[in-house]
Amino acid sequence: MTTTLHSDAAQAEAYRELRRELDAATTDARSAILTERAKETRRSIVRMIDAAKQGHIGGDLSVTDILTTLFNAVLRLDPADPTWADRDRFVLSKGHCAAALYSTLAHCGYFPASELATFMEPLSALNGHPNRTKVPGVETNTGPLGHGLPVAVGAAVGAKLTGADNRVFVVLGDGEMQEGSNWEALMSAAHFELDNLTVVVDRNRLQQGARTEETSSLDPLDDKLAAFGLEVRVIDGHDYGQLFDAFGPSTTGKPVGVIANTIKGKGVSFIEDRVEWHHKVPNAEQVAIALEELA
Ligand SMILES: Cc1ncc(C[n+]2csc(CCOP(=O)(O)OP(=O)(O)O)c2C)c(N)n1
Repeated sequence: MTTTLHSDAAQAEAYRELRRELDAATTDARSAILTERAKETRRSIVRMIDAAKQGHIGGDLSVTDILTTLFNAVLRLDPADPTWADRDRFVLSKGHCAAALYSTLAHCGYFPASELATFMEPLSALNGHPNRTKVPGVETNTGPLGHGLPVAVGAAVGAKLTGADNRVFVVLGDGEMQEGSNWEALMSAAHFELDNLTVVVDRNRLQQGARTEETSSLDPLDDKLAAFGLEVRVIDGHDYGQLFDAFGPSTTGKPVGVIANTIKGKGVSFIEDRVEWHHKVPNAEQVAIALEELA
């Protein structure tokens, strides 16, 4: 285990090649490649949580296709140079899903995939929530819900002030949208006309312990985001074609709000849409079944 992580040169080069292939691919070919990348990421998530005996497996598996599409086909980035000034900024506001982010970053070459096995061990850089000083590719610390979007708004304002053309993406949980700080941040995003900001809600309709609509209803979320001044796109958050299109630039000069309808636990039959799997840990037999389903 290393407490300071550095990019994996071979993996970063493989990523560059894959990126060239994806950039030139047809929609179908791109979807086929992303399907394989996402399966690899989901398998890593299951192994990490099995080894650590902790983690947030349901939300990790729901957000995987969003992260896979962003990091492999959308974001302007260089895993060998994580602080490259012209990079797009990405914030995982639902920071409890760190395993999904770490797995995505490692497969892009931000750090060696072998480090994933240290998830949540004492002294590991890979804490239960992402830390920007420890993990290359993490832009800001997250974990307390409702903090990532305000930070992302600040980054988007900063880009506007300096005239930089990079974009800022932030992913939130739908339960997380119950935090008032997010709505203040959305008002600022509209006020400052942040067309460089894309706010993605992982709309899996479950939160910790209950369905989101039973806890504090969010519907109609599309109308609410539109009323707060966003250009709203509602998509299937497991469809790579729809994800790719939804992550395209603003067409109205407004910040973009993507409601990505997803299934919590996506890809593993006995976890899908089951509230108890917010942070339950699979036993050995369940791990074997999960890895088989994700093969
Ligand atoms: C401010 C704050 N309150 C409570 C928690 C504990 N917590 C972690 S995850 C979670 C539920 C989040 O639900 P959602 O945003 O829908 O995430 P997902 O279902 O995608 O995992 C809660 C309450 C927290 N991390 N931060």
